Amino acid sequence: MPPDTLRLSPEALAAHPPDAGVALPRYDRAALRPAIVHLGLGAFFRAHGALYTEDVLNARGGDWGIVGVSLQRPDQRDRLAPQGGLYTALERGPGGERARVVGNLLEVRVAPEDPAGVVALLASPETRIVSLTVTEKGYCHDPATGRLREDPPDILHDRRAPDAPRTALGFLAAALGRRRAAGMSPFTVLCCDNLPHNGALLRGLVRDFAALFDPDLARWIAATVPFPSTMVDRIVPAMEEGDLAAAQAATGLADFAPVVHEPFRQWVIEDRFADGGRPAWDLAGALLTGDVAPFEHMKLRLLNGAHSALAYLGYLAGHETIVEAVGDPTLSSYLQRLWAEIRPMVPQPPGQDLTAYTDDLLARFNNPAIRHRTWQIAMDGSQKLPQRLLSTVRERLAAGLPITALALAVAAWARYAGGVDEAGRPIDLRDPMAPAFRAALDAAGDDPAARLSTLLGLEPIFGTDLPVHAGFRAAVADAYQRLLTAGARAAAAG
Ligand code: CS2
Repeated sequence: MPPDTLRLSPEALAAHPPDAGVALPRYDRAALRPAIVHLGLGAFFRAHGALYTEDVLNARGGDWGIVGVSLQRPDQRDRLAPQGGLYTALERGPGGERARVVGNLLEVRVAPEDPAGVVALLASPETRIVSLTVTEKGYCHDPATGRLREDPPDILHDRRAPDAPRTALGFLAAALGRRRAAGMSPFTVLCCDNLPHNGALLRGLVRDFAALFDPDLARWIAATVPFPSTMVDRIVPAMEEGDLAAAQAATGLADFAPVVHEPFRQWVIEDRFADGGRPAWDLAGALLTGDVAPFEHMKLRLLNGAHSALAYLGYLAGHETIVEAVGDPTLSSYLQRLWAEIRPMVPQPPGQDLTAYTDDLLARFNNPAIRHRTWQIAMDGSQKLPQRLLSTVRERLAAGLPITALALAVAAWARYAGGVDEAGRPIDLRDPMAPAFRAALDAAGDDPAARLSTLLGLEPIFGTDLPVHAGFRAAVADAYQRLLTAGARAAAAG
């Protein structure tokens, strides 16, 4: 980047407006209030919920500003603060790129620097919605059962120091406790992570966490705080170095925090908000409904289930991205067999056709302008497998149906969790349960059957039923054997 390039900021934008092809905020930024606080500000929310909000502001103005909170690292704040919260969103489709500058982010806070300040922000009467994308592992729950885990160090910390928490659950409980003590109404808690029945799940977790130190608060939370469920969808790869140059080429201003996303987006939201307060997201195409479950089933199982399967098999087969993986004819025909196993177990949501849905998914995965890395999706498999693949596995087993393609996805996860790729190179395995995988594998020794068996015995992932299900074990063992002897591509050939 040339040293004299101006950095994106409200002043720079006013002085050097980009050409007409770049959409800019059309509303009065000064009228925005900190009405939404988003926990876990990352690329996904900035390319999804924040853009729906931006569209509503552009359509009719209003005061729905967003304050982002990073629960761990300062990097988002460090990139966005010098830009006055402005950032470029680059929509990339097969037909080219479209840029827009997004204006509704008021501020980014870094929770570890001032946890009490974040609790005060959430407890402020101006905060009406607290939304979250903290990833699956951020909920401190047991993925197989959805129950709160009371032993993670951060949960133990938050029980001891409830006024200076570290976890999302700790922040929510502390702030709701403040509001209750002050006789205020609660805010709405809007979970935007890819978890089953995400609103109800989070409600149970916040309630059970609060019950550890304040049973009255737990009861109040369960009785009065709205936790609508949502289904969120947009493919948003992690930022790459070249995206900075692309954002600058689009706007003429240097941006250190652009987001890249596909054209498609979907947001289905249970319409249950404290005092009815929410932006008119429906104006931007969100579906506000009474029942999110059918949409969530469809998306978690058909999109995310396929993503995880392609991530493990694709990575093992040497594919760096999803578009490369689906460009491999062996993997794309496997994908069709996988979807054929999943589709019959998914009730059709109103207005959706599941075959058309998977056809559209294939086109989305095939978007050559989106470099979505298999390694990125492979992360945190222990937290993803239950809702993406194992619920369908259970239903098919109960119905006496074969699970050949699903079992290969589970086997590929196990092969990947072994930590070494097909060329013998170490895999950079990122998973909160990685230490448990290592301990189990070390104890199992070199025998492949024992190694697989120990992984399939992990109850936080497989529950208590699948580890003792002979049909499940046999199907996965067969697929695992094929992976070991023939490799991922040949195994996917079926
Ligand atoms: C992906 C999701 O990283 C992953 O695990 O499967 O982030 C996926 O891209 C989104 O859910 C799409 O909406």
